[in-house]
Amino acid sequence: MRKRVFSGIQPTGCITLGNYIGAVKNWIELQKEYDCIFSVVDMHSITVRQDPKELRKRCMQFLCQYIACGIDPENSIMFFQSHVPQHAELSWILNCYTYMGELSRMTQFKDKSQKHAENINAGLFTYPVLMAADILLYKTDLVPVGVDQKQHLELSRDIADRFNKVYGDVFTVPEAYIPPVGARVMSLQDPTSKMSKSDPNPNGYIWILDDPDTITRKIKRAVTDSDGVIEYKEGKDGINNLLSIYGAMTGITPEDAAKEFEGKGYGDFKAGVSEIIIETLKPIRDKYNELIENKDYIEKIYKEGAERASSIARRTLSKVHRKVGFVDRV
Ligand code: AQP
Repeated sequence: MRKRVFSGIQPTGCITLGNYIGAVKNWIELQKEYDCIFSVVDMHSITVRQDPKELRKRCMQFLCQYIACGIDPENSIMFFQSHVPQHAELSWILNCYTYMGELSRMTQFKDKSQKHAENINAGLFTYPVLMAADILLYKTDLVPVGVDQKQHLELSRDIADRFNKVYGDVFTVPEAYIPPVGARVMSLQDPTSKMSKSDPNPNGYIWILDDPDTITRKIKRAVTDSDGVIEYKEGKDGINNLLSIYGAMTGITPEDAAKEFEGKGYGDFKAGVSEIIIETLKPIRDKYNELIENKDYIEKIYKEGAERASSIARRTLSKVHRKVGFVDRV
């Protein structure tokens, strides 16, 4: 039996270069060796207020972006999280096996509470429990994520372990897959904070659907430093970020990327970085433009995806129900 991968992205904007390098690019590779399940995690996205019309549109766009990036709908399961009710059901049960203290330590909760001080809702607080349910429902072996999700994944492991200790071997304890280069792509405008799709400043991120002129302009404006030397070194956050992006896109280390540009000026370096991004993203944009017109095809994928995901999720959930003592449905 092949091992299983699960991962997802919240449709809170458009997929950024950070999401692509940290997560999606690795999904494509892992498809060759694993049974993969990729969700558009719409239930996570409403922990922050969303415009309903926009959210619906974005969910469809996300699915098209997954396929355009190279997720193979013939082999991998793709679905909208809200279409598989077992995620919410398991999440409730797991809430009863998660401690307030654990959730209070989550850095994403602290960051997002600061950013959305007017709406610190319970969903924002229990977000990692829903994430644990997403993963554990499918007996997931490996979860490809960026480094920002590492803490949540460790909590999923702790919850699985805790449950297994009480009830026997119910959940597979998942491992994180964090890419060696580009696990934390930084904002182009503030290279000390991570690139985020909901950043109010669009110059901070590159969307995978940005056109070549926009990409060139954003990279040209990327914050660097004034010493004019291209090297991968502590304190050179802006240059380090561009070297990591270049390295992740070409499959080399940031140090080797720096060697490629030795003796060059920042202008040439930025042109090289833009070029590789444009080259990588062009086929994705072309494919996306085709897919977004093909509503029937996309509907078929998410409908079948939810059915396939549900059939796995139902089995895990009914085992959990039996273990905790719920009466069998007749
Ligand atoms: N900057 C990043 N570098 C590398 N990986 C990243 N990921 C996110 N940002 C970076 C990875 O992308 C996947 C999907 O993330 P998510 O949508 O579930 O939530 P997030 O981590 O909160 O991503 P964003 O883009 O920052 O969204 P918003 O702005 O809505 O909060 C995850 O695997 C994540 O690690």
